[in-house]
Amino acid sequence: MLKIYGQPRSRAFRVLWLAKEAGIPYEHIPVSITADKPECKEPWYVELNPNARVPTIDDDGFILWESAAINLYLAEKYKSSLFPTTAHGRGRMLQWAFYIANDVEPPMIALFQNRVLFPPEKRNAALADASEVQMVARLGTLEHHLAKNKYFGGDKWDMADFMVASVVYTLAAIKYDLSRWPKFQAWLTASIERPAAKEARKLRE
Ligand SMILES: N[C@@H](CCC(=O)N[C@@H](CS)C(=O)NCC(=O)O)C(=O)O
Repeated sequence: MLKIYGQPRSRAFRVLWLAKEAGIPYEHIPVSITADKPECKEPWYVELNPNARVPTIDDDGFILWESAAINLYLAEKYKSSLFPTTAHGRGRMLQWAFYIANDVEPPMIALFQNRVLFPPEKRNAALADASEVQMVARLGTLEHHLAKNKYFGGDKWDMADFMVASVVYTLAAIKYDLSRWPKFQAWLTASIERPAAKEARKLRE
C-alpha cells in the first residue's frame, strides 16, 4: 500500500489531498518537522529522502520525494480523473505546476514565514514586505487567467487546478486578504471546499 510520510501541517498536506481526490488507499506516517526533535532528520528517514524534508512516498517500494513530482506521479499512476488525457491538457498542467512552484511559492512561503510562522524575534519584516510585492504581482497573473477562463486546466477543475490550489492553500490557511483578486478568491474557495479537500483539511486543522 502507498505510504505517505510527513506531518499534515506541512507540504505533505498536498499529497494527502491528492490521495483523497484520486481515491488512493494509503498509510500515513506523520513524520514531524518540529524544531526541537524533527523526525525528518532521523537516519532512517534521510535514507528515504536525502533532502531530509517532507513529504516522501513509498509506493510499493518506489520512493519519491518533492511534493509536485509526487502528485503528478500519483495522479497518472492511479489514473485519477483529474489527470488530463490530451497532450495539450498535460502541457497546460505542467505550465501551471512550474509557474506556481517557481514563481508563486517562494515569495508566498517567505511572506508566511516572516509574518506568521517564525517567532516575532526571528521575523524579517523587510523580507516579508519585498516577498509580498513579488507575490502580489504573480497572483495578478492567476487573476488575469481566471478573468477569461473558469479553470486553470480545460473545461473542468483538473490536475492543473489541483497543482495551483494545493500550493496556494497556504493563503487560505493564513486567511490572507484576497479580495483584490475576486476571481481567484472565488476559485480558491471552491477548490478548498471540494469534498476531498475538506477531508484532507480535517487532518491538519
Ligand atoms: N520542494 C520540497 C520542499 C519540502 C519542504 O521544504 N518541506 C518542509 C515542510 S513543508 C520541511 O520538511 N521542512 C523541514 C526542514 O526543512 O527541516 C517539496 O515541495 O516537497
